[in-house]
Amino acid sequence: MTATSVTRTAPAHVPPALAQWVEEMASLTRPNSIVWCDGSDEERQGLIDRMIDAGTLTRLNPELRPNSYLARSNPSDVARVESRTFICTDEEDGAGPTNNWADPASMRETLHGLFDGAMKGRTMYVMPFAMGPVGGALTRYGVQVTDSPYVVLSTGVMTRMGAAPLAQIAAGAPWVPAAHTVGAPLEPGQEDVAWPCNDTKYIVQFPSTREIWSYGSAYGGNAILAKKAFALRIATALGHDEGWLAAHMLLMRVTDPEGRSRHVAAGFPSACGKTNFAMMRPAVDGWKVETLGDDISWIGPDSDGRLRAINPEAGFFGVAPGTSTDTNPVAMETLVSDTVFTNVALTDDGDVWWEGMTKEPPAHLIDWQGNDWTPESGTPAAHPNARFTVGAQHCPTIADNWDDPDGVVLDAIVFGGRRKTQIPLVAQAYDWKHGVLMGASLASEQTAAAEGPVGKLRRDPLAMLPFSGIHMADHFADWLRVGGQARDVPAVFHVNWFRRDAEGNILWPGFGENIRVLKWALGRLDGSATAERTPFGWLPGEGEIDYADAGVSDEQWRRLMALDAEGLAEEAEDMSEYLDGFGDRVPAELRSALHLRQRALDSES
Ligand code: OXD
Ligand code: MN
Repeated sequence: MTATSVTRTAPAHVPPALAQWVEEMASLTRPNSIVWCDGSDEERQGLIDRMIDAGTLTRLNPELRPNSYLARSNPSDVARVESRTFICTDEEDGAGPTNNWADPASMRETLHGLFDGAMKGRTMYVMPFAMGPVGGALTRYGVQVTDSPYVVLSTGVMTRMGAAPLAQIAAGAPWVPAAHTVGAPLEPGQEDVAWPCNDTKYIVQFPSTREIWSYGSAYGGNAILAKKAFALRIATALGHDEGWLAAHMLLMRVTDPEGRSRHVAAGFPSACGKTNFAMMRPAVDGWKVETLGDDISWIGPDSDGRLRAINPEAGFFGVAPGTSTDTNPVAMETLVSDTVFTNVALTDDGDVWWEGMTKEPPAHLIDWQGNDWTPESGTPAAHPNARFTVGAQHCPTIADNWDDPDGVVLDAIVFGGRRKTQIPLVAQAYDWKHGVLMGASLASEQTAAAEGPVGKLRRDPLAMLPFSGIHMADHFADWLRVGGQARDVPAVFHVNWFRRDAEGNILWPGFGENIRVLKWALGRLDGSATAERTPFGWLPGEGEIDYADAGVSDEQWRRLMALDAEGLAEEAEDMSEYLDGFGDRVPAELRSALHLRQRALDSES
């Protein structure tokens, strides 16, 4: 079936419950037509042609950027809207203090009102999709309806979408219904705009019925419901019931010069360089990093009691500004073709540009809002949250096992935040419980304006602050339980690439040099690397990390690794108060790991 063939009747093998849900959505939203997506190339091409006609997409110069397109969003629809994101658990307490809760019954009423007739004049696309390799043990399925062809194109990149997941659903696999509309019905004769959306926005998860409803936005994080809404928020609820973890983590394979490969998942808050780390080009000869995923990992026990992980996604939806051949050469190579860019600038020869791509900006551009731009304009040419959407298969460092249906055995987990002070370059947790404490304590300093001994911290537990669909304390408990029941757990590390000296100079060069940290961490797995026990965790033994080769002086190294017991004790106290905010659902094991740290710090200060 192509994008131009329109049907109101579901394909023959659609199970009755799915056909009925689609019928219900259609009678509520009243689209002109319904298209069941099959995920084929013809379908994709049809959508692209339609969006070029509608002004939603501009074809980039095929000589410079083949098979690639630029979309410019409405200026009000450029990012995730956390204030409009709701977790509608049955009881308010189920969502916890980090989420916006709304009563499910009244939210349903609100959404039914908003969705009533919302697709008039438009096509409703039905997209069956898989999160994870089709047929895999950790894979789960969903079906999104949407009236946005841009969302169909993006979902086709970010998931396995179409006939293959539909066959799994037809064979009885459970599926999550996800309803999406841009909330811009067209009256007869009314002309459409290039990026329809609505000032009113709702991104709503119903964890107990595993449903997603999204209204008013076509921006990826709000509208590609397979990603944050399903693969993190609904998935935390699924994992809670089924004994696995949905994690905001990249997934990579690291191979040492002897040819031994290990798999590492790493969780950092948004905008801390996950994509750069996942696509790292190591600065040390003989080491290889290959990419399995850059944003989300699902982690669960296998029949041998080991923890395995998959990347449930099939593409990258990355931030463009700041990406360059210096910061992420692999991403730049990934983006040479077959990419949809959103809100980047357009060059005069029909290519793309964003801040940080080159040291010197071009003399003239069309900015992300479609206006003429020169370096004198004084405004960013690309929106700071401009994005690229590209299939994982285009990444030159994609690991050959990235879509193995069995996933990969996880050897190590790395947590990290953006911390100017206090937190050393790397530390290893004593055990799983301590590792969960490290993850639960993740925080980033918000801005350069943050001063004082600790700085102004935005706590982002497990890098999941806007992404947990269950009470955060229950999510902590899930981490403790899943690891506690495993036969072999991955070693857990905490890293901080962002520490600065008293003058504000960054102490660690980061990027490809981060392999030196991974080298030590992986050496810990077989006991070949030494460590020293401290109240913060195990720190690298003397001479274990060859920092001089990374251009770091002895004095800089000392500052990078320094532990200020008093400052860390204050931070532990702050963490203790933070946990108080979660009430008595906080697992006792997490409390006891924190007490252990507090006692060790007290005896040092
Ligand atoms: C993302 C995010 O877009 O974490 O991946 O915000
Ligand atoms: Mn993310």
